[in-house]
Amino acid sequence: MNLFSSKVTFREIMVLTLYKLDASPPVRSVLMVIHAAKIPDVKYVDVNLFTGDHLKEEYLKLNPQHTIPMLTDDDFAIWDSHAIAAYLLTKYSNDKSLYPTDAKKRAVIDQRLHFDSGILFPSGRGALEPVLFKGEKAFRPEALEKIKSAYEFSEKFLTNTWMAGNDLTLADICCVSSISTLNEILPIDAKLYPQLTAWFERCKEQEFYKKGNEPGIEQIRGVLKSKLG
Ligand SMILES: N[C@@H](CCC(=O)N[C@@H](CS)C(=O)NCC(=O)O)C(=O)O
Repeated sequence: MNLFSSKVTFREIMVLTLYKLDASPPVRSVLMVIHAAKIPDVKYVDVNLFTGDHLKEEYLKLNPQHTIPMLTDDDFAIWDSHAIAAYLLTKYSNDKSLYPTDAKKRAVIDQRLHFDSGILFPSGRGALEPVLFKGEKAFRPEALEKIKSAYEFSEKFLTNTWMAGNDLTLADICCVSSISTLNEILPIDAKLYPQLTAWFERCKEQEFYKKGNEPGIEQIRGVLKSKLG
């Protein structure tokens, strides 16, 4: 099987394999989790969305929703970055600080993860798709309004140092992959969103951000420069 550029076949793939494209925000969440929790021995398979790797039969058999990221753990397949991140932290990390088991702490983190799924990521996807796939040369005004609204909510949530309280958690990782992407579309205004700006700077200082998020953000920046002219 020769679907993907790395030429790894499904038979050869053992244990943890992440199907990914670095520019994708949810993929970057998982990459950051892998770095932050030091999950060892993950294999990577690049999935080219532009040439339709994700719509090929063998991928659809594992993930009928045809999204990246997808993780396989031997014959177990799971997709959606939040589900993958929770699975990795639960099964492969002894450090429970990123996703604590305390019911209230976890509930607040889960709320932020759903906020990412329902508000942050879709506002980026809505803005990017017409530019990346339909040849539009500017972001649509209504898409930018959704991003402003996403920033406003985020600003209100940041009453403490981190997204879900005083400790850095999975909530920060999943939200920063989307927010760093939104920032490439509509730069965060530090005067309007001081808490969000300070939080974003704190995230950027983290080693996992530098390793897991920055390369993909640079790719997005390059693609947007070429598409927007
Ligand atoms: N909520 C999902 C979003 C996944 C998603 O939409 N990924 C995009 C790339 S950024 C994708 O796979 N698009 C291809 C498709 O939907 O067919 C997650 O967190 O994993």
